Amino acid sequence: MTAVVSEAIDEVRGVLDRAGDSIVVGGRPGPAAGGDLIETFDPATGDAIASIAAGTAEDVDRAVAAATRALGPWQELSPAARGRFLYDIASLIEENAQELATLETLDNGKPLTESMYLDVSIAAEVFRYYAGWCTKLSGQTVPISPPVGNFFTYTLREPLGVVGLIVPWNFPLLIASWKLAPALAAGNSVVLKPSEMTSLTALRLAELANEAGLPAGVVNLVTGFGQTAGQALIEHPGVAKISFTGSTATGQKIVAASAPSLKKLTLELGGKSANIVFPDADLAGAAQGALAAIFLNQGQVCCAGSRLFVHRSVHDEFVGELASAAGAIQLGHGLVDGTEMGPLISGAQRERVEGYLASGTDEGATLVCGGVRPNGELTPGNFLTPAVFTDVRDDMRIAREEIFGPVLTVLAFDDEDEVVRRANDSEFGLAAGLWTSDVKRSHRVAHRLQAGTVWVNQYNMLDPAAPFGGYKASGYGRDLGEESLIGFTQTKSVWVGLD
Ligand code: TXE
Repeated sequence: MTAVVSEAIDEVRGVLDRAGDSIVVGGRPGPAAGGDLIETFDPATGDAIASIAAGTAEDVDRAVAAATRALGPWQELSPAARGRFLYDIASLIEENAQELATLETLDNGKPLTESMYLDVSIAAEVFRYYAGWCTKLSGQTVPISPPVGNFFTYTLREPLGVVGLIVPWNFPLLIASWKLAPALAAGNSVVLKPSEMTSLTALRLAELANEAGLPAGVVNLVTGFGQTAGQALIEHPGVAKISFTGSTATGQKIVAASAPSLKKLTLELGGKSANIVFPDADLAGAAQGALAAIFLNQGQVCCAGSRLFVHRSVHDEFVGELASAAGAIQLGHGLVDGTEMGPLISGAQRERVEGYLASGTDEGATLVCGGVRPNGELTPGNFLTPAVFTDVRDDMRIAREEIFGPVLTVLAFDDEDEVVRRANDSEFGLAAGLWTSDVKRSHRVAHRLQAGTVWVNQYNMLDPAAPFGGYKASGYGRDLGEESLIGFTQTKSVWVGLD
């Protein structure tokens, strides 16, 4: 282990040492009911860095009870007072940015600059954005037309109650914030269940919420496996809503488990997003954008631009540039200066991606670069060099299934109608990108693409105010923006007889 990594571990030692007490219920951290632990690893070295509590159904039950008790104190606060708590969480995230970013990089593997300037800084902005909403969430007066009588009718936006937030390992702090901030702004109390592979920043976030002085039990944390802690949360009758980001398969389980108690759901699932380069685009900019679109976070991004459609007239030149730029990406430990790409989250995830690399070659695609495990000091980590496939057909598995790794599939196209049809020919519809200098084409194609977000001449842009979520099998409901806030409320119509 390099000196820089061991120094970083020393800096966050306090959090690593208390990770076994990661069940935070009613403001108090403690171990799991069964006392079991889950080891968590630095994916760049394979070294165990901490052990978190393996929460059980009993822990979930205690957390839901604490969250239920906290609803009164939380909802009695004025909207302005609730908003001040959210502003304070945003400030505390910023004050602890270095620690949070280091934890995220150690736990997930992503480069520290990404942890710092993407995950941590946007997480703070998300809390600030929803802090402002607390005083702006309002109902309407309704102009009704009754056959008899005279009424004043209005709507109230009420919180749902206790909500369960289940988040994945690719953006652990960021996605937790996407869900936690609007849930709290709308007046709900929460039970947060992070991924068993990356729970450290969620623990810190729960601590910061308590430090901000939120009433005990408004934010509860149950770490643990999906099949135990997660399953208990989705089946719990005291939970009004589940907001989930993760795999489509787990999303389907959540839909089934929600049926008996008719929980409300927001699901942000997988993707196979099309990124289209028209021949009139700024090709150098498009090449940079296409690389960032797929290789950010080692390709483990739900909206990754994994299907790159390039116009045939510029295809060969474009692919040449992509391959040489991909080959130059600096792999390394995320804490080491100069690292541009870290390891995959786990050995199992790397093997899954390697399975797709093999299937691409077997089905006749050409691997232009990458897709190998680097040698030397990176050998113990879950590294994989960035891969680019050409000669890809739309029916190949690498063009249809979510790979969730650093693998770009490039497909050639000839005209606009054809590429829109092929881009939409996917079970998913999370995001899409297009690169063109023709303003009419940009709007025309953006309107025709079946995706929850379309980026023009850029990719992966996010803002707390812009809703994010999927069409088709990419899920339903939205994170971020006003829509997420509304999704954490229910509407009541109140009729007041005036006669
Ligand atoms: O996801 P899971 P995994 C995709 C990606 C990846 C694949 C598998 O393709 O390769 O999913 O990743 C919790 N009840 N995405 O297995 O299982 C789990 O503990 C309740 C895309 O890690 O969906 C974790 O907290 N909860 C995705 C969360 O669900 C359960 C991001 C996500 O894990 C549960 C991650 C259950 N029965 C993976 N089973 C994206 N859209 O960004 C698991 N969980």
